Amino acid sequence: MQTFHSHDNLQFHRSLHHHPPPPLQRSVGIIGAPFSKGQVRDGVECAPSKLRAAGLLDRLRQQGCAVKDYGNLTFENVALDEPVNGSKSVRTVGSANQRLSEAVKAVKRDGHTAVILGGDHSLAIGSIHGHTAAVGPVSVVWVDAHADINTPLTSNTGNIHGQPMSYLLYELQSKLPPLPNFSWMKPCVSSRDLVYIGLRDVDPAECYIMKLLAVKVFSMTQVDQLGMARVMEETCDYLWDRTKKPIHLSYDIDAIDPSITPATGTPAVGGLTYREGVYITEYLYQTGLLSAVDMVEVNPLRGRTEDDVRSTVSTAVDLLLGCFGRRREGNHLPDYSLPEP
Ligand SMILES: [Mn+2]
Repeated sequence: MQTFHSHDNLQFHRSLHHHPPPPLQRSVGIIGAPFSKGQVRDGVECAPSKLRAAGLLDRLRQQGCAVKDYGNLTFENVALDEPVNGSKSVRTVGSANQRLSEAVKAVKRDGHTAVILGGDHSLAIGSIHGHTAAVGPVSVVWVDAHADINTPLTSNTGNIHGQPMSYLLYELQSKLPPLPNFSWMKPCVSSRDLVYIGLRDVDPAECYIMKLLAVKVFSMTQVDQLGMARVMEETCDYLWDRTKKPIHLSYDIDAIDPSITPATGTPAVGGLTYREGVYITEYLYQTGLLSAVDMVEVNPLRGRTEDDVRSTVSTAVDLLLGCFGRRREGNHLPDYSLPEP
């Protein structure tokens, strides 16, 4: 008769995972940021409540996380917010991001991994700013179909959700005009500490900027060439060349192929598969360094059907669960014990 000792179970686990388990990022602080003025389409401000309604918090708790919900931020609409150098809603975006920066700083000082539920991608300005204000320099992993690195002077649309990276990088400060309601904001990311994954819709000026600054890019071409496992290995090798810093993951849902996540403002064909998208989160979780996560550009009003919205929201939830230890091989709580007959 074969007996089954918990010791056997342990051996089995050791053979599966060559490394000891990493420190767990199991304390999650959630900030809802229902903000949409970094672009022009209504609906993206509904995403935080949709993500909560899809069970995000309960499911994080079920997989062993301590979750604190800081609720939704409220943002003021600045009156008479006329375009500046062609950029729209600059004052509104500036004051919203100042508020978000303070909120993220507070969540980090409380000791949580911060989760920012957008909202559009202009929120990365305040999110990354507040993150670095609390913990010092960070590595940024930007998963997106777009580079979002236009300056206000190169942008074709004037939508600030296509510009946040240019505000954040030290190296581009001389290229930015002064902007109202942005005086609180100081650049806080070195181009050496930025990696893009999933790019496939990049403006000429953005392409030029990334070459000028020698930014590390894994476009969809490199994802096709290397496979996502190698992309993630090379991402971390690159970021850890000097020191291991806390990681800020800024995840735009439009990085995933629109066949899976159609409910978003600027879909681009030829994106990441669900599996590639989830793999990024699983990989970053097991580094033990994930310190803040943005989930942005889910727009429930952009789906043509209920299924479009459901698929987009549930994928966003799965990506966030992956950031906090969900494994496709299954999970159990550390104190689980088999019922005795
Ligand atoms: Mn984006």
